[in-house]
Amino acid sequence: MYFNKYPQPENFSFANTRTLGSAKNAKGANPTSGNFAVGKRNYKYNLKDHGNDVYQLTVKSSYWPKQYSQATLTPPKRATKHDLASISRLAGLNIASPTQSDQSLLQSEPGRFFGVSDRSWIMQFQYDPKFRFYGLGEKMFGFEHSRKSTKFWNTDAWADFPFESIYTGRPDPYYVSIPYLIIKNGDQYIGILVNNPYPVFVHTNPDVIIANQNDADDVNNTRFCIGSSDGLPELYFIIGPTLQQLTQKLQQLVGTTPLPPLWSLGHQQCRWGYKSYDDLDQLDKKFTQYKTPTDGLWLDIEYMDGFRVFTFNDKLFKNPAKQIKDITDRTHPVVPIIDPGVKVDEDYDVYTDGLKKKVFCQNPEGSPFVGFVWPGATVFPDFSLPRARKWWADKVAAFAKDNHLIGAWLDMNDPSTGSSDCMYMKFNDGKDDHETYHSQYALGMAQASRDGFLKANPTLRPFLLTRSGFISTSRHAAVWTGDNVSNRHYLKCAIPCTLNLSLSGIPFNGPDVAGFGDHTNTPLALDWYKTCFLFPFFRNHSSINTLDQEPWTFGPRASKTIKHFIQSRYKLLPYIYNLFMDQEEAGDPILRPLIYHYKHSAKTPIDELDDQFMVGPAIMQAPCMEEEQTKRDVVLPKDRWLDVQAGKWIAGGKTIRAKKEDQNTPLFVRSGSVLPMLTGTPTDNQSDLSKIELHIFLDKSYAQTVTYTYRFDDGKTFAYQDGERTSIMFKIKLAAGKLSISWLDSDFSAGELTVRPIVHTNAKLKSITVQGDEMKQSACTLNFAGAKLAAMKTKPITLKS
Ligand code: NBV
Repeated sequence: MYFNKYPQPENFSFANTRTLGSAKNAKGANPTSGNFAVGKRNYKYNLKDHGNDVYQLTVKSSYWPKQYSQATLTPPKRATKHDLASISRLAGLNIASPTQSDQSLLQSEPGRFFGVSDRSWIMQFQYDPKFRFYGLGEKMFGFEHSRKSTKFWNTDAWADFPFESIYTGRPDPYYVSIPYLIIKNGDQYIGILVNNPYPVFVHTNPDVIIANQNDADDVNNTRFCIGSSDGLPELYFIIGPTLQQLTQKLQQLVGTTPLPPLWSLGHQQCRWGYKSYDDLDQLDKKFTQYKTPTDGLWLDIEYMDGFRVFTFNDKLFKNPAKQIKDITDRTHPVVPIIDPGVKVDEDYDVYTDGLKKKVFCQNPEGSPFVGFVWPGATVFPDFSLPRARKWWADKVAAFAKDNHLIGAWLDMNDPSTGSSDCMYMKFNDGKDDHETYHSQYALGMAQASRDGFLKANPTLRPFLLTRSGFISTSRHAAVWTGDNVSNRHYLKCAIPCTLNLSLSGIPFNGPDVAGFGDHTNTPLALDWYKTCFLFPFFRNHSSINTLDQEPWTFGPRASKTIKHFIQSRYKLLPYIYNLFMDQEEAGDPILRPLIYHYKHSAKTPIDELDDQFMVGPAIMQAPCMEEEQTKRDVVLPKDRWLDVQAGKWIAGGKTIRAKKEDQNTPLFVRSGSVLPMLTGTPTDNQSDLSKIELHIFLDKSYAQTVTYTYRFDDGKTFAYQDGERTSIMFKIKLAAGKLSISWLDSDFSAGELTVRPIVHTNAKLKSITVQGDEMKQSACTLNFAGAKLAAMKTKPITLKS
C-alpha cells in the first residue's frame, strides 16, 4: 500500500454521457435512477432524496456486489424533499443551491461524472477558485484543505512512518478514516460523505505532478475528485447551506455522541508507565495535596499479566476488584488500556476460548492470523463477525463487572500488527480480504466494547476512548488524536485537527496534552494547557521514559498556572456539559471554527484561520503557540466581545493585537452570552451542577433579549432519557441600565437549582431584577483563564417547582 501515491483520473475510463439519464423524465422530474456503461460493463445508479437536503448516490455493478461498510447511518426521515440533486446527460451530477435553484453548488466535470479503472472508481467535479475545503476527519495537514491529495487508511503512525517524518511532519493517512469532504462555495456549504471502507482518495487539486508531496503548486486546477480503490460507490451529498446546518445534518446521519458521563469531561491523568495500585494511590494523593481537580486515572499496558488482555498482574494489583473500587470510591474512575491483540498462549483462557469459538482473523491458509505486538505472537478478534463482537462484548462485560470499571481506553486498533504484514489478515471467516475491514476494525471494537460495558452496567453511561475509528465511531467512543510529540509543531496541529474532526462527525476528541513523545518543558506545557483546557477531551498523557509531566511538576509558578487552567475548565463544566447535551440532541460540535458562526470577509479573514477557535457559541480563544510569543494578531468577527484579559469590551469586524502573559491567554466572550459556571474555585472533581453561577455577558449596546436554557441531571446514568433532567430557560434583557432576568419552561425533574446571577457589562447597571423583584447587587471578581474580571452579583436564588 502506497500512502503517498494516489489513483489519477487519467488512468480511468468515464461513463458514456449519452447513456446517462435524460435531463427530465416523462413527469418533468429529474430522474432518480438509470443505467450507463463504461466499456463493456454496465452500471446502475440510484439517487435517493432522503429529505432535509440529504441525497444518497449509489452505483451498482457486478464489481461491487456487497456494501462492506459497517457504519451505522441514519438518514433523515423528513418528508421535505427538495429535489436539488439531479443527474443529467450532459452535466452528470448537479447539486442546485437551496436558496437559488438556478445556481449550481456543485457539478460534475462534464463527461467525467463517473469513471472506473478496473475495480477502482472516481467522480470528478468542477472546481471554482472560490471553493474552500474542510473536513476529511483526522488529518494533520492544517485546517483548510485546498491543494491536497489524501487517502483514508487507518495507520499506526509511529509504526508506519519513519520517526523523522513524524517528529515535525504531517504523517498521512493517520489513525482515523472519515472520508468526508466539505466544500464551501461562497457562503454555502455542501458535504460529501463516502460510505466506503476501502482506501478512499480525495484530490482537491488533481493535477499534482510531484510524487511524495500532498501539497503542491497548481498546474491546471479546474477540477477536484473523489474515489476509492474498490468497493460500492455510496456517497451522501448533504447541503447545509450553512456550516452549522451541514454539521448538524452530518452528525444526525453518522450518529451524535451519546451524552458522556460528567467525569469524562474533567481533566484526565494518564502516562505510559502508570501500572499499579500504588501508582493510582499516589496520584490520588498528589491531586488531593495540590488541590487540583482531576477525574480519570489511567493505566497503560504494564498493568496486565504479560500483556494478556483482560488480566491484571497480581504483583501490581493484589486484589484488582477491591483496589479499583477503592480508587473509584475516592472519586477517580480507573481507565485501563485495552488492546485488541490476544496473546498466543495455550494456558490463557481468552486465547483458547477464542480459538474454540473461531473468533480470530484468519490468514490466507485458514489458520489464525498472527501479528507481533506487546504480548509477542498475537491473534486478533475478527470484529466483522457478529459472533466475535458478541464474544468480545462478553469478555469486556466480565472484566468491567469484576473490576468495577466504568470506562476503557482502546489502543492499537488500527489494527497495529507489528512487523507482521496486515494484508495477510483476512476477515469474515477468511472470506474477505484485509482491505474490506481494515479501516473499520476499530469501529467494530468500539461498538463491541460499548456493548460490553452496557451489559455490565445497563444504567450507567460508559466512557470509551479509541485511537482509530471510522464513520459513525461517534456512536460508541471518543477519539484522542494519537501519538503526538511534545513540541510546538504538534501543539499547532492540535487546533485544526480537532476542528476538522469536529466538523467530520467526531466532536468528542482531543490531543495528548503537554505532548506524548519526547520530553515536554515548562513553557511548552503551559502553552499546551492554555490552548487545550477547553477542548472536548482533556487528558495529560506522556510516553514511557519521558520526564514527568503531571500538573505539579513544572516548578511552583508554572504549576500554579496549570492548576488554575484545570480549575478554569472545572469552573466552566456546566457550560461544557450543556454543549454535550446540544451535541447529543442537535449535533453541534463543542469546538468550532470561526466560520461556524461568522462569515468570512476581507476585514475578518477567517476561512483559513487555524489558530483560533470557538468553544460553543460564546467563547473564542486565540492562544499563543510560538516559543516566547507574547503578542499575536486576533481576528475578531463582527460582534461585540469582552476581551477577558484586558477586561474591556471591544467591537469586532477587525483584527486586533492581543497580549499574552505568563499566567493568561487571549480569550474573548461574545456579548449576549450566558456561561453557567460552578460556584467558587473548584479544588476537586465534586462538581455540583445544581448550584451554579450564571455569568451574563452584555455589552451596553446589546438590545436583544438573551435566552439561555440551562440543564443538568445526575451526570452518570441514563435516567435523563426518562425525563430526569432539570431544565430552565432564562430570559435576560438589558435596557437603559436595567437588567431583568426571568425564567420559564422550567422542569425540575432532577431537582431544584440554586443560581447566582453574575453580570459582566460595561453599562452603568442601575438595577438587577429577578422575576420582577429588584435584587441587591454587589461587586465581585471572576478568576478565569488567568484573568480577574470585575462583575456585579446578586444573592443566590433557589428555583424549584
Ligand atoms: O500502550 C503504550 C502506548 C500508549 O501509551 C499510547 O497512547 C498509544 O497511542 N501505545 C500507543 C503503544 C506504543 C506506541 C509506541
